[in-house]
Amino acid sequence: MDLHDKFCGALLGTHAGDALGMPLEGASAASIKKRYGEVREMLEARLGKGTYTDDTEMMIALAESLLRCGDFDGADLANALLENFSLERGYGTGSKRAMELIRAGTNWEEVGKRIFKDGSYGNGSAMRIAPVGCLYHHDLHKLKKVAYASSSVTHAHPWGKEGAFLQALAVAKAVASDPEDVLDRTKYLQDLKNEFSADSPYLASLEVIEEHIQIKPDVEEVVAKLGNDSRAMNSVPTAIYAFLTHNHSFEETVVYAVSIGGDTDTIGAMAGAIAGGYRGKSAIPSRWLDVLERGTKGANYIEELATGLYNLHEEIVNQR
Ligand code: AR6
Ligand code: MG
Repeated sequence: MDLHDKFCGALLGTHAGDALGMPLEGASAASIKKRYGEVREMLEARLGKGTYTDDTEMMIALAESLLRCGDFDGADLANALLENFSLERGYGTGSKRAMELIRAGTNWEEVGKRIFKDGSYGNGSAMRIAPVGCLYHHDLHKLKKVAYASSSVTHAHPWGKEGAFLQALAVAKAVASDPEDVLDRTKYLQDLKNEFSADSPYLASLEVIEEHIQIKPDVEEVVAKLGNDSRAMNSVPTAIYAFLTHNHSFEETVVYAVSIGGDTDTIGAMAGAIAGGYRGKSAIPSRWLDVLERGTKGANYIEELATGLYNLHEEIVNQR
């Protein structure tokens, strides 16, 4: 397996899914279908074709911080999120509040707790988690710790943290699986289910995925059963479902993910992270890669971050 290609796939997959979904954000599945039939090409978007939103911007911050510190460091991550923050990328209410608190000098361990009641359970900490899923795919104990801690900086609600962990785990399992083999979807799902307790909304959704994995229901039913909004519980399982029902192809996973409507950029970004971690950068259509944003922190930079994470991963594994 080409692990370097997989790390690049997970990070650029986030960018590609985010960019494909961005112009459709907030539209229902029915209205997307009516207007476009299906969305298979990058469309003109708010910030231009192939541009990314807060999802990828926060992922860049997380990767930068992991690389700078060689590990999770809450204070550094808080600074990195603020340094990268640009309002026009389209941040959620909770994340915007987090940036204000960080800017005001609030201790990083306090920030997440002061947002909504008991913290946010928005999908913001799950959509940026691909670097954690890659870096710690060989060590799920560490992965869990870092997923929770990295979430808590902005999304401290237990469901926010669990959502980030589930998405990190989904990416990690994809990175660890050989795309040349047939993916054992039953085992993949069971491995995810094993990490959640009976009272977790994520366990219930993973069971719904299990029931619907063979019979592909129509998109409306997926929305009704798994959700498509910006709460982590209503979007992380949806992205996993998109991957598991289309794991033969990166393109099909992401095209399907954005067709579900609602929080399309984020469901696209998360499905893209998993499918990219599974099949690698080489499976991302070149006509998509060609139009991805190429600024100072564009697709080339994201690929450099993925290479940095790959090198750091090799260092960590060799030290053990
Ligand atoms: N109580 C009630 N509602 C909540 C709670 C809570 N504790 N936590 C979250 N919500 P937010 P994000 C609801 O604002 O996760 C961007 O477009 C509430 O309705 O923390 O940073 C991104 O690209 C809240 O507005 O945002 C993502 O797609 C919503 O969940 C999306 O926004 C999202 O939580 C979410 O980003
Ligand atoms: Mg977004």
